[in-house]
Amino acid sequence: MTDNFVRNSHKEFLNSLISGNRLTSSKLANNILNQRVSIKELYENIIKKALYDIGVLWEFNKISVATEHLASAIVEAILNELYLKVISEEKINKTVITACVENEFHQIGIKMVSDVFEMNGWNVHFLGANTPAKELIDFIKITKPDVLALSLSIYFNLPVLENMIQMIRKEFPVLPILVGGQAFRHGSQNVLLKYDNVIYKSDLNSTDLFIKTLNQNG
Ligand code: B12
Repeated sequence: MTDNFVRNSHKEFLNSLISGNRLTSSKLANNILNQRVSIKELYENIIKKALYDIGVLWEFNKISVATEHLASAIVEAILNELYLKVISEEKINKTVITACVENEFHQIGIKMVSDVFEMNGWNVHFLGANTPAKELIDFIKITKPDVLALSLSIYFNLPVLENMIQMIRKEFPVLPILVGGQAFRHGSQNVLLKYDNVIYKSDLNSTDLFIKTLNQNG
């Protein structure tokens, strides 16, 4: 699809989120998909961009907290609505647990990441926001995932993530831990280098490539 179409769709989608219109936003998302835009592209170049714009408008007091809350609630509803388009018919025998670290309430990014795993045939356990480390460890013991994916948006929660990684490593020394989120936007992913098998990915395209490599390597 042309860049122009995607740019215009992003503006339209942003406006419908700001006006708090769930029905228009949902119809727009479905119309965009009908124009042969992939779900990954809809997520990355239209919905994510619109939410980043909402964040800037909110930061500069151009929109209220209520408008921002409504926008993110509409987006969550749309992601749930698209679920049937996301699930892959061909399941592979791999499982991922996806979650936000403790004190982290931004769960839309990790929900999108969960959907990319789904589209690649994985079984996904999406735990969502604010997942306590101990609960997560107990759940890993039960479900024995192939990958754990953790999201962190708030930079000052970085020590919480590190603490979680250290607790998980004690119990699961080799479990691959995929990490991402806006806390790393300005280069702070270097703190992850000291941990073995902790992999940082910044967006859905690089995450998709990572998953496809895992799928190929069996
Ligand atoms: C909606 C929103 C909220 C909602 C979240 C609701 C929800 N259901 O998720 C609520 C109201 C809870 C919220 C609260 C707060 N928020 Co807020 N929020 C936002 C907003 C507007 C959108 C977030 C979003 O969904 N973005 C879209 C998603 C798709 O993008 P993403 O998370 O970056 O995810 C992508 C990648 O990062 C990556 N990714 C993400 N996770 C993972 C994980 C893995 C494993 C991988 C591989 C990849 C990956 O893939 C995604 C697709 O590319 C942003 C603005 C912004 N720039 O995003 C602010 C923003 C994130 N919030 C911010 C702040 C400051 C707060 C509060 C502290 C405000 C306050 N004073 O209370 C609280 C903190 C709450 C907490 N403890 O978590 C700041 C964060 C600054 C920072 N980085 O430290 C931002 C950037 C706003 C701003 N401009 O200042 N917020």
